[in-house]
Amino acid sequence: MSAPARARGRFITLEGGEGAGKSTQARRLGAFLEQRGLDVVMTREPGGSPGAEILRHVLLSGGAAPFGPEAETMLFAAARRDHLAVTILPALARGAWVICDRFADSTRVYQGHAGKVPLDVIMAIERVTVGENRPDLTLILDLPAKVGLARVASRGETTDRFEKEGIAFHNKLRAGFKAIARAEPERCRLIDAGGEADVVAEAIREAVTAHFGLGARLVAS
Ligand code: Z5A
Repeated sequence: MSAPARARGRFITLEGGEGAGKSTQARRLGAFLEQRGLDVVMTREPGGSPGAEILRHVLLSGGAAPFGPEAETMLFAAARRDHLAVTILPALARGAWVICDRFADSTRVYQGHAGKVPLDVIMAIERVTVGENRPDLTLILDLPAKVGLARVASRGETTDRFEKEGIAFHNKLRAGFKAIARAEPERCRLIDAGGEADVVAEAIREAVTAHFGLGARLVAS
């Protein structure tokens, strides 16, 4: 995969711990932008392309864990590279707005900050995998870990490999995402995700319109 020319579209990622409301808010943001006539592509990680969806199953079932944290990280990276090549970059090249539920910051935080892989290794893999194709805007949905876990538990679904981790792991996730927001303020916006979904959605719309200078054209609905 050679480095593409600067894409014409916009690349927005949503990040945060379990139950922060990423999927809910990604859908709302997608609808908001579509209503304004924009070409929107909704996608997620791990997954987002046929090949990466196969790796998603391996990763979230815990099937990759026995190979060790570095190998698991490389599988996330392999899925991301396919996702970029097959889904994200072609969409950006045609001018679409890509909204992605989790991306490389999740690797930094889950496998790095809260996991067992040194951050310099994580960043080296990220440079190879993502290169210049970083998000234009990352919305980091922040709320106490126990609130997010309670939301997930209330769905009554079976838990995956990462949801089974203890509260200390989930507190480290929150701290890791906040550290990224502090370190990269030009790319990241920290969003208080503890309120009602409507309130969070409004904060996200404001962040997106301000970041891209879209002004009244998109704010008025
Ligand atoms: N992972 C990784 O380790 N490394 C990587 O590089 C990548 C990922 C890319 C993917 O899981 C897992 O892979 C993830 C990290 C790891 N860890 N886990 N587990 P996933 O895609 O299956 O799940 P998730 O990304 O963690 O999403 P989630 O737990 O389903 O939560 P969410 O998308 O943030 O929230 P939601 O589905 O929108 O909402 C959760 C519930 O809360 C739901 O019932 C909503 O109706 C409710 N909700 C949403 N918003 C609100 C508000 N504002 N108030 C009250 N209730 C709400």
